[in-house]
Amino acid sequence: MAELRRTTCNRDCPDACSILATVEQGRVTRLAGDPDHPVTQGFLCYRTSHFLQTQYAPDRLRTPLLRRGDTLVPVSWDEALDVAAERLLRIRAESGPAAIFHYRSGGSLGLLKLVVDYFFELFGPVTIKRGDICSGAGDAAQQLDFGEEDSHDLFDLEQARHILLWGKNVAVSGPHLIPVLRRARERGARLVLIDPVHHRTVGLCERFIQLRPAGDFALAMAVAQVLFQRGWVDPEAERYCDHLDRFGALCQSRTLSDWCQEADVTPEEAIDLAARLSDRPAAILVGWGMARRRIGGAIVRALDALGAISGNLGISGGGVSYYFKRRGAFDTSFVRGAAVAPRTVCEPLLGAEVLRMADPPIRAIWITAGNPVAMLPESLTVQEALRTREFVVVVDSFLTDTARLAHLVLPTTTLLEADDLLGAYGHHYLGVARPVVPPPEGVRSDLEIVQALAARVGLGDALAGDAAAWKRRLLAPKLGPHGVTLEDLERGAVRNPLAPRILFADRTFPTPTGRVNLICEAPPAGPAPPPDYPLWLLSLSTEWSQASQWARPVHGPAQVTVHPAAAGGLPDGALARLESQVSSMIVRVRHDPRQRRDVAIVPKGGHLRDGRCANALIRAATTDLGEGGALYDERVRIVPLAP
Ligand SMILES: Nc1nc2c(c(=O)[nH]1)N[C@H]1C(S)=C(S)[C@@H](COP(=O)(O)OP(=O)(O)OC[C@H]3O[C@@H](n4cnc5c(=O)[nH]c(N)nc54)[C@H](O)[C@@H]3O)O[C@H]1N2
Ligand SMILES: Nc1nc2c(c(=O)[nH]1)N[C@H]1C(S)=C(S)[C@@H](COP(=O)(O)OP(=O)(O)OC[C@H]3O[C@@H](n4cnc5c(=O)[nH]c(N)nc54)[C@H](O)[C@@H]3O)O[C@H]1N2
Ligand SMILES: [Mo]
Repeated sequence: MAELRRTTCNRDCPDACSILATVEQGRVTRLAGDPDHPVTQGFLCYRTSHFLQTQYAPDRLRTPLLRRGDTLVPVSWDEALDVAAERLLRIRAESGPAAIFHYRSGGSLGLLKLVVDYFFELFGPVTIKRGDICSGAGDAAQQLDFGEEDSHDLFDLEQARHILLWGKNVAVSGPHLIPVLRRARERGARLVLIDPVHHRTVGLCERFIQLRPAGDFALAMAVAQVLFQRGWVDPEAERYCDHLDRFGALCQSRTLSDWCQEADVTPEEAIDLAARLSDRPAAILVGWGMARRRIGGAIVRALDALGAISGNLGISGGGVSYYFKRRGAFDTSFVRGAAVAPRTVCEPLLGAEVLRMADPPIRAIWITAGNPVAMLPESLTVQEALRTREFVVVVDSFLTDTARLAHLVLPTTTLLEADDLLGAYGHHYLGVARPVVPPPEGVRSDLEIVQALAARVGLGDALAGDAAAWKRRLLAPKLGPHGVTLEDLERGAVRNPLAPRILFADRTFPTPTGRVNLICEAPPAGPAPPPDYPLWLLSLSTEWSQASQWARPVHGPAQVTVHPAAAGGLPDGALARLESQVSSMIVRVRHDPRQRRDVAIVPKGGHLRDGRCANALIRAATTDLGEGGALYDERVRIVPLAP
């Protein structure tokens, strides 16, 4: 008999959907979106609605694998965990805990992954990562400007007269925003997209401003200049913004046409954006991706300033929304992180830093929910860093590019087997993940794995407790006083009672002065681009994968999408070599006359072993703020294959 079971998607995605799984004779046969969830609204994205192919993939790992020479051989859990405990204890005794590096990424956003961090903090504290490959620059920018990073309630968008989608591909990366945007539009909101790439989200908007990559700072300055010159700056702005005069001087330090030329937009486009912002309320929705470049922090700060001086902060239908505080409802204070870690590895520079670190060198790396070889820049350096360590453990469900380099691979649960708590970074609803089916024989959750390891190293008691007990521990301190229990979350999504509907409604900000910290300096000019590499490499989310987790098999070379005039004379469909100054890969050229002539678009998440990995071509570099990854600044060229 078929049974419907509900869980919450744990993928690194703003939507954190409520999933209804049909289970027949112990097997999941169908996945659908929960119609009762206010954001999921009964539908799932492509990649999660096709997840059963991954769940039941023949290459899913079902037993621990231990390296013997060049091969990974199946071993029992007891042997695997004994080896792990013995090696970690020995390295700690010989070199101290700083010689062990725990790297955790976004394979699952479940809050219980913190228990893995907790284990390594008690065992060490060990070396951990700092910075953030995903949103480091934007997070730091908003913290600096507003003193806090969160967003208006998602449904407050319906009150907006204008919505500026600034570098955001909702059709691919967070499709559950689409119904909200449609409703806002029906209520009269007017939408504009500001993005160098022509993509499906263009279809939702009445206007598309296809600026130069990284031209956003200049465009924001042009818009701010218009606001000042036309008297459209909020008369109250002086009261709640610091150094408004210096910001005014900055945006007026060049002519409108100079700023617009730098951004490759027309002055009319800048004036139009200024007019929209002054026709309050106008909401700016900032994409997570657009700040992944050298000046990403300055760009987000410039957008924060636009929202502030135009009077759109603290009002319904306004705001500069980037990230929703997905952990805000939970007590995560039991993990102290960088405050106690002996040292940290900058995430975007992981390969080089691991290779360089001394006193002690990094001898062991434990990788939780990450595929750094495919997903961090300079894949070949990351690969080298892992290959040269003494002991690498990867906990994953598949033999990824990263797992292939491990000494020990431990098979773990998927999103349909997860037992966890979820917040979302695209709305304020909280959810629980409950296993809709048990994991296959031989597969263990991250929690079970660290608990078994803890028992072997004398930390069994500290790590004790089943998933439900850890959930309660995370929930009780902040949600308890609001009467929200685990059982409530199990019945259906609950809006985080701590999240305000309108952020900064009293126009006071948790900055040192209580006011918005407006940016007052332009970012320094970067190095001149290499003249022979005319295209910006944009490796962007695709519908068919979650980062390196593909929902359908991919074959052959990666596709590069370019304007026909940027294809180096090659016809549509031709094979070519895509080259950066560090490496190259074979690609299939796709012409798209809607694109700019200076961009080359490839999918994010290609595997290195298939020769589809954009990160092999991208140099590791950090952003101006927050130690994010400047992933989208690499320049490339397309060259014909040698005959
Ligand atoms: N299907 C799918 N969905 C995903 C993911 C996935 O891999 N696949 N990944 C998830 C993750 S980890 C995240 S962080 C989010 C990311 O969510 P988004 O940030 O919305 O991600 P993208 O779809 O990559 O969109 C980034 C946008 O920034 C634009 N952009 C690039 N450079 C610039 C620039 O200089 N200026 C401007 N204005 N725009 C620029 C790109 O053209 C693109 O449209 O999505 C999540 N959702
Ligand atoms: N060139 C380029 N690089 C990028 C980006 C880009 O746009 N362009 N985007 C960046 C962004 S936004 C992000 S967030 C990162 C993402 O980088 P990662 O977080 O490393 O990406 P994933 O491919 O999702 O890898 C996570 C791994 O976790 C595994 N996993 C899933 N669930 C679990 C679990 O419960 N436990 C464990 N132990 N493992 C699990 C999956 O099988 C997968 O192999 O990549 C960044 N890299
Ligand atoms: Mo991300």
